[in-house]
Amino acid sequence: MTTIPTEATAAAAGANATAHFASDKDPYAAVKDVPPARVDKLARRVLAAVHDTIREEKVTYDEYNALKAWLIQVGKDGEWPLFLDVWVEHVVEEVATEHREGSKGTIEGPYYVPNAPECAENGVGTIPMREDEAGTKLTWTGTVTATDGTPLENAKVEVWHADNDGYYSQFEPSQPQWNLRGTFSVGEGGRFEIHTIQPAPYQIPTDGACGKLIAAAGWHAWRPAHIHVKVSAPGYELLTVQLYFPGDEHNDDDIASAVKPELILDPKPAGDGTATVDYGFVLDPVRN
Ligand code: MBD
Ligand code: FE
Repeated sequence: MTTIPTEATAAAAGANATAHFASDKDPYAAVKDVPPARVDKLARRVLAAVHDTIREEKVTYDEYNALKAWLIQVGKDGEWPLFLDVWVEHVVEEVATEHREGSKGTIEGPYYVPNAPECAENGVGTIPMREDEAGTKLTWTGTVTATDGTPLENAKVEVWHADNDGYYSQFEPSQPQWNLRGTFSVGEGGRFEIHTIQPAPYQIPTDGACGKLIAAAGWHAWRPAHIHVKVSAPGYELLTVQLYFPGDEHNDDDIASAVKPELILDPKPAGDGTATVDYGFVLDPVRN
């Protein structure tokens, strides 16, 4: 599962994202008892939306064949996780979390890897990074509490983000296996203090099928700089979120539509070239 691609190409990163998705869990297990009526309804509605588009836009055979070739290429490049997480996941996340009273979440994206090394002692720790890791050093403090205000002292904060060149470890070959990926078990009072670097804006791979769509449609490939986080505690709903930085030109036109105003950090320069930021999480209890 932790095969690290030998090239920094879309196909290499995509193949790896596909392999990770396939190996994490059986994606069909949770839906094995879904009644045929549900499958029938969803499949019909998606197909009807396609049929409507073809009729209304008078789609030609040339366009139909180009679509077929492109869909085949998405699979060859391993880019189905990328395609779905960039253009579809944000609506799934919206529906899945609309009942929540605690912190807002957002999409997971294709580059999460479970079981990153534990980095914290009594809530304080540094993410694995190279000696010369580029980027502004960031000290991030916060607290994990429940919606009723109880501090959650057995919470875990998992963090992963791109390096200063916009690459994720385990999806391109130049970084050590767990670079910029860490698990931080919180300390007393649910508090944590995470030392990391501020990631750079991120361009999704442009040399594969998703890049081909972006170029053909005249879109851009950028996501704003972001830190991915999963916050968990027994008995509480898992919070998957990303945090953004103020002033990033792509906060308003994220290719993955995953920015929410509540998720933009307010970092303060510390004077010594580093920055500090305070941002905590509120988890919803699991519903019965
Ligand atoms: C990313 O880093 C990401 O977070 C998403 C959602 C999609 C592609 C790359
Ligand atoms: Fe990301």
